[in-house]
Amino acid sequence: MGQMQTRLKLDEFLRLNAPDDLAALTAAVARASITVWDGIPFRSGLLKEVNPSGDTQKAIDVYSNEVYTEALVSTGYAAEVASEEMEEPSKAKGEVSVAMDPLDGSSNVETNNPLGSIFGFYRKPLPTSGRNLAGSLYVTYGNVITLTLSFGKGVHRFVALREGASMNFELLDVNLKLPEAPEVYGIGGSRKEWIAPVRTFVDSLEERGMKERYCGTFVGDYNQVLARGGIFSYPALVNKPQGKLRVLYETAPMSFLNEQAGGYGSDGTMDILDIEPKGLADTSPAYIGSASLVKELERMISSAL
Ligand code: FDP
Repeated sequence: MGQMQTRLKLDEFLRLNAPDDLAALTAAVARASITVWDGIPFRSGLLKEVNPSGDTQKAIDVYSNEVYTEALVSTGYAAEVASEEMEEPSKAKGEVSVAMDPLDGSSNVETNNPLGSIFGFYRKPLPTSGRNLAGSLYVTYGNVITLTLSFGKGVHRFVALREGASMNFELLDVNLKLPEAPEVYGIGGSRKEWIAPVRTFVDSLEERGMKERYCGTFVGDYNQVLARGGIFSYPALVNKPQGKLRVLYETAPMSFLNEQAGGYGSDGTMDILDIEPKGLADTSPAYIGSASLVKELERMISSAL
């Protein structure tokens, strides 16, 4: 019988590799993610007749927003917590500005496709550019719960494992990098709405033997790009030139992490990290993944302008 391997626990990793504030905020997200995940069957309307706490059922996105906001604020390190679920950020007394998408892909609940959560830790008040990110992370609630993070020194992944009555995150992968040869792509919106260069580019991906893999949750779709290499996009649409995804909450944090994995994220003309959003909910087209593919598409978009 092989010996049981001891894996590094998230708390220990954070103690060794993160400044105190980001360590505390990340640990709070990790704990809260288990609460959110536990709540999905009850809060999402899947079990219509069940109401475990006896209180009024809240939509799962409102619930996850509350759980994460409370967890982040209670660390004492958050200056503000902003998300699309709140008109105004929740203000607090710390120094890190947190922008989050507390439940990404909530329209996937009924179909049991993956869901996710995204967090960006900014060193300046919001709204601000992705260049002021000190770290970011995303949670996947799929077959397993994972937490993938970067504090600017590589990308590392943890998995939630049961230990008695609780779940704890333990190290799964260090220094994740996008594979050299890209395999998959996933593009949001519908083909007829995509701007012309995106359509031409996607046709060429098929010709190169890449496979379409699209689950409809940004986190899930990006997560497979990180594992297999390729490109995720919610592109500029003919009637929606600014796309759908929010810069502060979604694309800048993921782009920060993707860059740490050796990739590149563009809005079609520039690095997503250089966008200076004017409002909290500003959107931009997003092309994120393997650097060579994203740069190629960026050139095609620029020459079509
Ligand atoms: P959702 O509206 O379900 O929250 O963030 C928005 C998002 O999901 C992304 O997770 C996803 O990539 C995109 O919308 C999917 O949009 P389409 O259905 O238009 O492809």
